[in-house]
Amino acid sequence: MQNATIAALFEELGDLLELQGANSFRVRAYRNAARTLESVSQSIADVVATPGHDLTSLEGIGKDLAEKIETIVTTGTHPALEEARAQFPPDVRQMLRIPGIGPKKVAALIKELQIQSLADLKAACEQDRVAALKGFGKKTQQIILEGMAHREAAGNRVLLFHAKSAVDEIIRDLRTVPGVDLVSEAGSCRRRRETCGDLDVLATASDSTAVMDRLAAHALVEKVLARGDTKQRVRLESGLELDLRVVPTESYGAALQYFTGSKEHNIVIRRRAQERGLKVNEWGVFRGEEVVAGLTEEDVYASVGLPWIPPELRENRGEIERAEQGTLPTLVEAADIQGDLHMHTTASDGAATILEMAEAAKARGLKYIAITDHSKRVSMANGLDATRLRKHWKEIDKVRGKISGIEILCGIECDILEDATMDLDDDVLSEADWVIAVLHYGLKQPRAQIMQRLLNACRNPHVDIIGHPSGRLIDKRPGADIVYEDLFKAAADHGVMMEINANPERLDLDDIQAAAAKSHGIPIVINTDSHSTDGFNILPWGVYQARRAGLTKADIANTRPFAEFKKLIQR
Ligand code: DGT
Ligand code: CA
Ligand code: CA
Repeated sequence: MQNATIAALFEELGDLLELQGANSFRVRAYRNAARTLESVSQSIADVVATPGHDLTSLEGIGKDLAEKIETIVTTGTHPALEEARAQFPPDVRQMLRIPGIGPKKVAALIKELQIQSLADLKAACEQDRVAALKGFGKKTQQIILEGMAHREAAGNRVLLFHAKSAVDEIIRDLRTVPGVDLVSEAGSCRRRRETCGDLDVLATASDSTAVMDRLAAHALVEKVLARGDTKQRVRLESGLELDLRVVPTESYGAALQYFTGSKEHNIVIRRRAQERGLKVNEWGVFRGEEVVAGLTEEDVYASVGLPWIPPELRENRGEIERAEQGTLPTLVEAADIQGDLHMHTTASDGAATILEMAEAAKARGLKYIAITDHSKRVSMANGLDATRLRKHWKEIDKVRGKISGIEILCGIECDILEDATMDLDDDVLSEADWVIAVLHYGLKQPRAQIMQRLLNACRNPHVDIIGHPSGRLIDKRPGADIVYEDLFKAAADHGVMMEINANPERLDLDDIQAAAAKSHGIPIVINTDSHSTDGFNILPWGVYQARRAGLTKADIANTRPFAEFKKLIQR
């Protein structure tokens, strides 16, 4: 079990207790515990598996919490959590997932308006009954309606980050079932789509009974929805559904190819097979009765005259033509990344000092970083004005003397204000090694004003890169209205780079935009935007998005050694 999964259970427990109206200290204790678990870099499950371990030796973990963690790691849940879940039907718990309102407000809705489902809530909003409620008002009612509409439009899709942690955990368990040979993720999760509609898992075994029994008994599984000889569908506690397919080992490659999709990609593969007098399905590739391929994906692709295609590209967006021509890109990998050029420290809203961030980055093998705290407009995050920023850079310079083996750039994440000027003056920006320009406020401005802001930033001679360009939060907040062609033209003209922000909720640029940026010759930087020393953990999510965009090591500026990267930014 991953730390993030344990943390999510504590977060859920905190929410449910608050919904019950429990003592706020208890609620806060569980939320703090969740935060602690997220920031512990050791695997808690590994600690628990070590004989003679003591969880209380970890910072911020006391006796009560240690007991709860043990129980969760060993049983997948905790009686306190089960009890809290039992008090609220799934329809009620759904309301906790609406962006913009928390458990306190949900509790008030239940108590005052007897609301029991999303449908009830929508009706109450439309009748203005929510606005009339004490502590709500028209604005909150509007936020609720928009939040529900946004969720509805997103369907029940979940972030790749959550999908993948659940699927990894289940796969690890299924691999230990006797008689099971191979287990793999498939579907959109294997293609690293930014959200997943459901989870797909493939296992090989001569008999499916044991593996299906194990899945049904898994701690993350709430209910078996359907079960056949080769197929089982279950619902997880989180509401997410999972399809398990069991095939014989000799069909593994064919089934993996088939269930990885995408549907659009597979349609073309099937057509190519037909053209060659072959039939392809999840059991293999056949010429009449004869088996042509099945054990490996490579064989399946070879049978239709193609090299193996990385799952991230399988969307029928030109990958099959490129495979045919032998021009498939060699996709960038996490291990290629040498620098991280976006992170925060205690100077603004980060949790660690400059030195702590530098040491953590170095421990992960990074060769260079940029410290980029917020500028003053972001007062909520204690953003820096020119005076504080210059002092901060002096501090960074001192830290350079205390650590070797890693280069540190004096940077800033500077807001592009609503009026299209920069939050800090040119004289201070000109002293920076590295300037990230970003939109934080006024994301809903009309297209013309948004473009004015971005184009001005590109024209500013001190701006090196546009950070999280759209400002979207996946399925929570739409991004700014951007004409990407115009943005990329300006960026290319002025030598400005583009960021892929690796935060699993942002992934901004997205895959299609990043591919377009590349076609304009714009160097792309994958950044973690870390706010703590563990923030570096999210790098893979940025790399997945870059891979989906078909980007190679050469396309990503921060795969270069520092000396080369420096040349690139000294334009
Ligand atoms: P999702 O779940 O909406 O995020 O997207 P996928 O791609 O995971 O879609 P899903 O779970 O419906 O199916 C997984 C893969 O299985 C899909 O990418 C292709 C394959 N597949 C599913 N149903 C069919 C089908 O009716 N025909 C074909 N050719 N392939 C299918
Ligand atoms: Ca799926
Ligand atoms: Ca599925």
